Amino acid sequence: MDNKLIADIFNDIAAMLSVDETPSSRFEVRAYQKAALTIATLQEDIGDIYRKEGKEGLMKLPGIGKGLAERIEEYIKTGKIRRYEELRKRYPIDMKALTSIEGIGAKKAIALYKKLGIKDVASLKKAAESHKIGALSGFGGKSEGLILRGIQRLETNKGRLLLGDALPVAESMVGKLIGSGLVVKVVIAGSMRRMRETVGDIDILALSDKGNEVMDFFTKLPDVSGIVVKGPTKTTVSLKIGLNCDLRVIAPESFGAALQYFTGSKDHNVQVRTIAVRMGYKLNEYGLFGRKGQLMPTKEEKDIYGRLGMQYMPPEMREARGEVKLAQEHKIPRLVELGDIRGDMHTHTLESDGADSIEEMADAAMKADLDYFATTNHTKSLGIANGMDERGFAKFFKRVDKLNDSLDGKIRVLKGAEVDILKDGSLDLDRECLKSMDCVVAAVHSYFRMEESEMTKRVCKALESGLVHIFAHPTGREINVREQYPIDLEKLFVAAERNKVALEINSFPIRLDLSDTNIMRASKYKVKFAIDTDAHRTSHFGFLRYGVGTARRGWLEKGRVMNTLPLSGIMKELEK
Ligand code: DGT
Ligand code: CA
Ligand code: CA
Repeated sequence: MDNKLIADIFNDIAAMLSVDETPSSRFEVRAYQKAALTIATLQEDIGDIYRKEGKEGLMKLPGIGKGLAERIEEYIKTGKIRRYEELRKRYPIDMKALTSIEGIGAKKAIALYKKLGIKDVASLKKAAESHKIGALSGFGGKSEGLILRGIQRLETNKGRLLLGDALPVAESMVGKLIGSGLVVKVVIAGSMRRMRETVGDIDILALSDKGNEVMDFFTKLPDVSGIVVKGPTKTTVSLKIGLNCDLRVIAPESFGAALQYFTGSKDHNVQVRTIAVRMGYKLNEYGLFGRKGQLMPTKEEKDIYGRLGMQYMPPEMREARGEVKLAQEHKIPRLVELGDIRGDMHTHTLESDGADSIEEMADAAMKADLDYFATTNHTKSLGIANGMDERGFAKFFKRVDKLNDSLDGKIRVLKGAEVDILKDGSLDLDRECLKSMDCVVAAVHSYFRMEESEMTKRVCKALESGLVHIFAHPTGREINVREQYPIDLEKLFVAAERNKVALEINSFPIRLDLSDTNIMRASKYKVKFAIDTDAHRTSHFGFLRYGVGTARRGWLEKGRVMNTLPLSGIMKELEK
């Protein structure tokens, strides 16, 4: 699946074109950026679309016209895009790595190249350490520290990819393996099965008696860029998205043990094995062995736990955070599931910074099997996101009323906003306007670098307004990009509990905010949670599973999640 690669190239092109901005290049920049977003969030493999429907199929995608369709075709056919190669000759820099550092956009990256010859992260680090950057115009005095911290974060996360970028690729490969007819069963294991927010590699297990043929097929998959090691039971390849993928072919009698072992985590496995040893058994990836060394039948993963006197537990819990003890006491909670989610409390439309209309969003939400969703556009102070004012919302809500009438109860659109929490903690819309809404989501989008005490006061003041239902992406972090803003989480949780404000678990793959560990901390308080997509286009409803996965990693039960309520229940909950 080349979606991410093509999207990255389009973003790079946009970045390089944006440097010498002219009216016509500005148009082109926007076009490339829009197309990149479309492609990055596409659920199907763009190569498959092209192979099935040609250029015309590509042109059916939003934001992709003839010219861009030709660029995509060129990439699929030749692996290159000439326009990109030309621009890269002019700016031979590692744009993707450089712009992934907080505080460095395309323009700054190119300015650094022109002024200091910086091409990559290593030369950037040197320049920042020897204080060559602070002196440049356009770079503030604090920027060197910020850059160095950004580089450090990049180094610690080196090679780890967002779950949301890697999972679709893994699923596409699994689909192809199943389609090959060479395997009885294929499953994803490792951190990906545990729904960790980032993954270091992809681990796939297959049940088959045709090891060699499976591996031949596997190494020729279109996502593969190279072979690291190849054998009939274990093969490692490198993938074009910049990760490795291990495929292991397992014999039927070992499948349960192998799945348990390769799902991990390592620390969880160590604890489980200790229990096995205490019972006089031996446990490894080949099986569970009794006192006399005999293989005990454990075809299914749950047989392993069962024979060790433990309750089965979901993979998301296996992080050695106390789940082993719970399983021994048979007290594993029933975690919230994707199918429990009835609605989405946080979405956008064309009117602010979304890509699709409210009618299209309603249609997609219906297809995603939701009973309701709140449309929550940005508010006026957020200029870059086309924030709306009171009059704008009033006008838009008339359209929502009409839409609800025409939907005839098939799905209900709740009227809301993602209201900005201003610097002083006040809300960005007047009281009357907020009171008229079904669902008010509040969030911080500016002044991230406040003192912790100030930020905490700011947010708590907003929660105490009595107007807010949900606090969105509560820490503001973006994985591998931006640290959370300083805030006293315990004080925040207390304020949320006291004011009956739900905490969001934002499903956007780069956010997953609250994180699993913060969910665990928050659930000690009597707070509710809302698992939202923050969808900016119809395909983003598909992100819900990442939010649910994160909630499960935080051991959350259905009863704690407000949007598991049916429509009547959520309306009552919002009235409180
Ligand atoms: P990752 O790839 O860094 O995102 O994290 P994992 O958990 O997928 O780690 P990985 O791919 O190195 O190994 C997959 C699983 O295999 C891991 O979760 C547990 C198991 N495993 C790997 N090495 C060991 C080991 O030395 N001891 C034990 N008990 N299990 C291991
Ligand atoms: Ca792994
Ligand atoms: Ca691995």
